[in-house]
Amino acid sequence: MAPPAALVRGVRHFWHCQWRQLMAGLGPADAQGRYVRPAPVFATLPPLSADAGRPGGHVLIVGRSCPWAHRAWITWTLRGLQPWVDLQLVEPDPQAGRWRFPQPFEGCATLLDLYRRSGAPAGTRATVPALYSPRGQTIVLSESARLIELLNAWPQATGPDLAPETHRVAIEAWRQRLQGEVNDGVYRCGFARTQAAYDEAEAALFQCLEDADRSLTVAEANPSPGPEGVGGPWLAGTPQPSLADVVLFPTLIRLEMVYSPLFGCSRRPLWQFPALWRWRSRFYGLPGVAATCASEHWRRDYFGSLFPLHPSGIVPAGPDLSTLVQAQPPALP
Ligand SMILES: N[C@@H](CCC(=O)N[C@@H](CS)C(=O)NCC(=O)O)C(=O)O
Repeated sequence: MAPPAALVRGVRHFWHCQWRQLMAGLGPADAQGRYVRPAPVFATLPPLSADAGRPGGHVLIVGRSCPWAHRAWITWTLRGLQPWVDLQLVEPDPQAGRWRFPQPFEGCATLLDLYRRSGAPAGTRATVPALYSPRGQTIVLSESARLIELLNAWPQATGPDLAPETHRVAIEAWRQRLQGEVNDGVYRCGFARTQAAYDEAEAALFQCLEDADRSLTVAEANPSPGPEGVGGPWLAGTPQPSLADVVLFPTLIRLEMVYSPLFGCSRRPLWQFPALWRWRSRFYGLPGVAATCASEHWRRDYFGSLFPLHPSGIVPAGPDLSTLVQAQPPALP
């Protein structure tokens, strides 16, 4: 027998209030219900210490599922920083809702311990990515937008410059836009508290993807050859990938896997943006990038950890990553 309507109404109201409380645990919202990303600590670009040229003088701490960490991991990979900056993975602890080290790191079991030991104020969220200095025994930087600039500028880097002066303005313009409308945009959709907040974020997200697709279509028609005559055309019109491509990739590679089913970013699947689809496949094929993509972890961590969005914790089956990075999108019907 169906439960009485008054009971259903009461339970719905109760659950909605609980949901709003739980959502506050994911992040703050403004008065209109728009998700507002908390301000990071250790956010100022530091001068590089002499340890930059010492093998293992710094440690880059990343979690596999985090797109902000992914951009730093990719920059580290493409710039060839393995000899100078060690990589340390953390894993989520869904029960505690924080990152933990697989083995104690610098005497710390969790990332929060390391943040506290580095002098982070009480109540700080311990986020990845973070750059740690073992000699200084402190976190040097934990804001990914600055971190990728620092890694790109690393004096010993051997890979191609991801922010060439010739394209600085275009790269900056794309980065600025992508940060709000796409990288944070998917979270603004998923963590919205009201329909209006979701509608606003979703419209901005797909408008930006349309613009990126158009821009790439033009760039593909007028490719500027790189030094070896290969690569490109990339998002900011560069012959080699730039930081604009680096920041777009972690969000787009998670689109069908996570953001579409969990955050409601499903207006148009990526195969309906043919130039973006080709771009994603090209970027995935860059040396070392595939090794930074762990789709099983993405799905398990997002669906398993974001309780307010997915209380059952059931991890749904998803597409195989290899089908999303094939060179051509499926033929349009
Ligand atoms: N501003 C940071 C945000 C990074 C961030 O939000 N990381 C998430 C994972 S995707 C995190 O570590 N969250 C842990 C927490 O909020 O407690 C950046 O861009 O570096």
